[in-house]
Amino acid sequence: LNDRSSKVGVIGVPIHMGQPRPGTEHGPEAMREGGLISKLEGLGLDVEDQGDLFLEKHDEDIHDHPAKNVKNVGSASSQIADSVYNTIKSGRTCLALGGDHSMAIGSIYGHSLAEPDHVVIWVDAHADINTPLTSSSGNMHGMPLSFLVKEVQPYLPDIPHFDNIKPCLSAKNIAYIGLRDVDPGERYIIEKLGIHSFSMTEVDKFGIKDCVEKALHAVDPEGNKPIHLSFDIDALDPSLAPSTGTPVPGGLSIREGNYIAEELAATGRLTCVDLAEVNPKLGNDRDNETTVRSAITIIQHCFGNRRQGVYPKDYKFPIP
Ligand code: B3U
Ligand code: MN
Ligand code: MN
Repeated sequence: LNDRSSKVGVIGVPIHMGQPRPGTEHGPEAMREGGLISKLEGLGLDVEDQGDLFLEKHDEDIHDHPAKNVKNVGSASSQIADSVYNTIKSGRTCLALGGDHSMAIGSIYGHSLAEPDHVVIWVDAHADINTPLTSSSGNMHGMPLSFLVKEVQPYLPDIPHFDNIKPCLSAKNIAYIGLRDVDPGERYIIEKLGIHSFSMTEVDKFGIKDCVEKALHAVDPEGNKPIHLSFDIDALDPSLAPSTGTPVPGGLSIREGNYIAEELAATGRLTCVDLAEVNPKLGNDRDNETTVRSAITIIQHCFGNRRQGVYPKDYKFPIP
């Protein structure tokens, strides 16, 4: 394990303006209340919980733009980017707790400022690469990758309040796992740019082992680049993550989710993890508990837990 992997910086990103359903702003709090921090400490990690970002709120947003809440999401994105940048620069692995998935605009961009050569594994039911013009919802949580991928820039309209965010990814440095609800314009971009995609069809066909292996090899054939995992909780099957805004049947199992997390952690190069779209305002208490438990187990496996069992660095085996 490199030095960074034993040190984690946790940032709460209480953003909800990337989608219409109130509640994702309580995602970070729900995961903390589920015991996330002490569970990470229990793995022997040095955890610095930086609390939630205080995101600027602009009551007067722009209404004549095909993307909704550009001003709010734009200013939040620069705050998120600064904070992720600082965390990574301080030598910690960054854990960004969402928040809707528009959070990834700032987290991936902030990561790129600290590690310009990074690659992205995007685990999601959705491709989140709509442009404001291909999106039928106008929700920015369905667009983050379109702002970040260099090759998509010619297809974007002007997006006010995003001057601080620069496209920082090449199409070849992204791989999707878990897709099963992809809009026509998104599929067009994926095909046209040759973005590596392991949809649920590939998970079914090849199994999760091959998908993870191929995804890692596709984005980083030499195996030496910093990795950003952007994990949308709706990648999991809705039975495991019911409290989320846009559940799609037929998703990943906990075993598959944990396998992805374990394998990425095992590279020793996981530098930033987003956990997005937990919405405790959706569903009943039991749904919330199920969703938070799933989110926490995925995070634990990103940060060194293994299903074979682990003991912390300072473990003292009891002797009589
Ligand atoms: N692709 C659709 C739906 C969607 C994207 N991300 C989520 N839902 N969570 C859209 O609105 O762009
Ligand atoms: Mn999704
Ligand atoms: Mn998403």
